Amino acid sequence: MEWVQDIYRQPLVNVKGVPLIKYIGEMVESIQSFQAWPDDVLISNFPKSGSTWVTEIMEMIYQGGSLEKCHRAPIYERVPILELKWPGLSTGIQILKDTPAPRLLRTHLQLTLLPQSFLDQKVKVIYVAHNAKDVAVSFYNFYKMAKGHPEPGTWDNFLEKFMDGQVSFGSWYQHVLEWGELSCTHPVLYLFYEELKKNPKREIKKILEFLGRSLSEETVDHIVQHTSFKEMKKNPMANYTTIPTEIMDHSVSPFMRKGIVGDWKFVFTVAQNERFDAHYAEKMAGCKFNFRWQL
Ligand code: PPS
Repeated sequence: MEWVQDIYRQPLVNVKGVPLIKYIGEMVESIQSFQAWPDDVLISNFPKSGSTWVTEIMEMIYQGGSLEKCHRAPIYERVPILELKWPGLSTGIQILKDTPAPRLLRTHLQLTLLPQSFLDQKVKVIYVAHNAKDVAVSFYNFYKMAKGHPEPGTWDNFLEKFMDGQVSFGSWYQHVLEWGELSCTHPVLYLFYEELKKNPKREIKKILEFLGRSLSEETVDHIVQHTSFKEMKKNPMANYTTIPTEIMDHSVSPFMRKGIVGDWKFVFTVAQNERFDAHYAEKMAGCKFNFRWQL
């Protein structure tokens, strides 16, 4: 496979100030003319915030709780990521061409890079957020296994890059702050990984209300059960094991890694935590969200 060298540990490219994997950077310009439809629903998140989980929940809702329908294809084909481009796989845009309405889409893009038509069409957005410390740890492990990222280096180096917004898709802080303001002018439901862990049923009901849909209690319970970490970890249509090993090597670190809140406590040193907290307080002053660091 010739393309392996082309993606392997390449440096990120800068697109309008946002560091991106080269292939994704190339896509960003061509998706700017993408036409969103008013009945689209967009799931947005900074990487490693739990969007695969929310996507599977959304799919189950759209498919009326049918496991069979949710097993028809891998998750990245059922719900395409707008900016996704990997050699050897269909791009998000190619998949969307054959996707009938009502469509579910995903993005990790900073708000500044989102195609304008999503805003013009007032497309409903479900924004998934997750505390920055756990995201940094999850992202570090993801960098190790997803070889299209640059070498992650040491954890200490990676954490510095994360705090500096020099990781793939840019700054967690900018992402959360800017998408966090979008609800002033746009229909947005904010979901938090920590709340989903605490009470998935309550959060699924919030989604249903936001979508203006209803399902029986029994179906909601079924969705909670099917989308648990344990179930999704063993589900090849949701756990990314269908991606070629050259792109994601689950033997290094599985995509479905731990699925817990507070993993950062096992990784951050006391000094890293103090530095992170001081930096966080500065960056996030005035942010309307209060993240839980543990349950
Ligand atoms: S990505 O690559 O940006 O699309 O990743 P994303 O899906 O947003 O986030 C990956 C983390 O979410 C965890 N995950 C889950 N946690 C709990 N329950 C369920 N069902 C679930 N599905 C995925 C996944 O394990 C990643 O977190 P870590 O901390 O690495 O385990």
